[in-house]
Amino acid sequence: MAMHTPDSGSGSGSGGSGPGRDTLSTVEAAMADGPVAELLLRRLEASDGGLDSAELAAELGMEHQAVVGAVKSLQALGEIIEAELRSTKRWELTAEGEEIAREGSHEARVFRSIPLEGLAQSELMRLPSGKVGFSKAMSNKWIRVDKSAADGPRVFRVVDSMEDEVQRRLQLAQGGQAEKLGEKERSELRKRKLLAEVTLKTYWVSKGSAFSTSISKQETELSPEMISSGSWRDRPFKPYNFLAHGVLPDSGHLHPLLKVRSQFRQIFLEMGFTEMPTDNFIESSFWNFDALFQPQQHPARDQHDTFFLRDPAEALQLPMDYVQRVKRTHSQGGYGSQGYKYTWKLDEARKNLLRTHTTSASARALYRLAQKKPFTPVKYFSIDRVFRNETLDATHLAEFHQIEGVVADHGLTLGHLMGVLREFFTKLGITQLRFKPAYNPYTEPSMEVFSYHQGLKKWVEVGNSGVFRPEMLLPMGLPENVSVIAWGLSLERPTMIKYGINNIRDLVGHKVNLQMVYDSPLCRLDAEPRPPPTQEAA
Ligand code: FB9
Repeated sequence: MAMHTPDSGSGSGSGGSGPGRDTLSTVEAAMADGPVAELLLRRLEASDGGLDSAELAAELGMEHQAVVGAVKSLQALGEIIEAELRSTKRWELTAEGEEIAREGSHEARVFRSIPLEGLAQSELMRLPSGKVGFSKAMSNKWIRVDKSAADGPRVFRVVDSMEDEVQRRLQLAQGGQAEKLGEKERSELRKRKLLAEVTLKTYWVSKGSAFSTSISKQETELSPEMISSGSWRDRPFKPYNFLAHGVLPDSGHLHPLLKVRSQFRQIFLEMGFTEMPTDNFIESSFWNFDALFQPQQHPARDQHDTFFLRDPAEALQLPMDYVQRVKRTHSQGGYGSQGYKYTWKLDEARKNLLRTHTTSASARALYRLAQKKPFTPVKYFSIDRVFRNETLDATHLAEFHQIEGVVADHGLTLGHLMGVLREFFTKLGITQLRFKPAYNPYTEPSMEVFSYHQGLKKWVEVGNSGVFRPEMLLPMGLPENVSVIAWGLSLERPTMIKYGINNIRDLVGHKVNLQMVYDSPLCRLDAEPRPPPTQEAA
């Protein structure tokens, strides 16, 4: 049985990867692989229990790839063969190893090139194996150097003959008997980059449930003519593989934030809320602050918290009659309020900014509502981006999505707010709520909302809320006995908790690993939170 080293390139023509192979149908492919496939089937027939594709290739003196091709096309034909991928480690000669196995080791060549009368070292070094071979031959004590020789250092043989062990060992390995070499020899050859341990993916091929030595195409379709001709009776059919995974449709992937946003939308719609238009990231200070009765010297209104615009720097259109009422309310009060007693400036209100909350959209919506007489109760919600010039940390970016709910009706109280908050958070799967008095310039009373989080075993702030101040609502023209309750939270926080993401930069922004988006399952808000992704999953 002639051992054949795969990379000497003298493989038989058959089984080579001919042109246009991939257009052949599986059977023709197998037929094209016929010789190899048939050979393999016959060898399998003769084998007890199975055969290794690499060994078969060696036996048949052909490329391993040719046998792999035949295995694959036979596999495509159905259960003719079982083929289990194995990775076997084996020793292979490197290109230099090949050359030495053929031509002998560098040190042997050096030895052979030194005549009895010796050879000038300078000349020896010019030989192809000179440099490498000289030091090895020296360390093998095959040669010596006479530094004092007349015309410069001269090299002489020390021994009459030598055994080119390196070549012998490489030839042994080349013959597939590397295991006969001792670990020390092997690692020495590996260190000299003459031998390398390669992992060869081979197939352990065994008979399939429909094994036969003849390649017969297993039908995969039951066609009308088979039925009408009855030929289905003697045709082999490929068994259905009900365990086969479907091919994942190559579809777009919703970012987790958008998946959670749609669930919040669903909750609001189920509660009878209508979405407010929020298609303007740029807002005037008037609607973002003044209309909410937030005084012009309020700290949130300076560069440190808010992104003001250089161009367009000012809002041109403002409903001036309403603006006058807001001005008076801020500066002198009214509607039973003493106001803030400061000089309210229109220029300050005209300053454009990136909205810091979607409550500006609520102000616009409530103002539009106030213009419609008679007043009709409404329930509004918004979910959109807001921008804050805040210190960036693991949970804060300069922008996030605010979720806001607003209910306007006659005689609404803090009790109604607590009630609607309970209904809202219950739909989020959050039942244990606590309310903590808080302060917002535009709501009085105000409450922060906390929920006990099973997974995190602590009370988590899940939002803020309050009853809009009359100083905000009455200048709009809303009736006296109409009160408006509202609450807000972020979209990012619940999404991070649901998807077990601790750093907001893993969820939003240019550092997001898209695979996370692709792999992110649909997290039902009201379902138990997912365990944080373990390292390898992330
Ligand atoms: O979202 C927040 N927390 C939260 C919400 C849901 C949640 O769900 C889990 C699945 C179970 C988990 C956490 N917060 C609001 C609370 C904190 O994260 C807070 O530190 C950060 N807040 C943001 C503002 O940061 C400066 C979250 C954001 C926020 C805060 C207040 C409002 C909106 C968003 C508001 C309001 C408001 C008040 C009165 C009237 C109208 C609107």
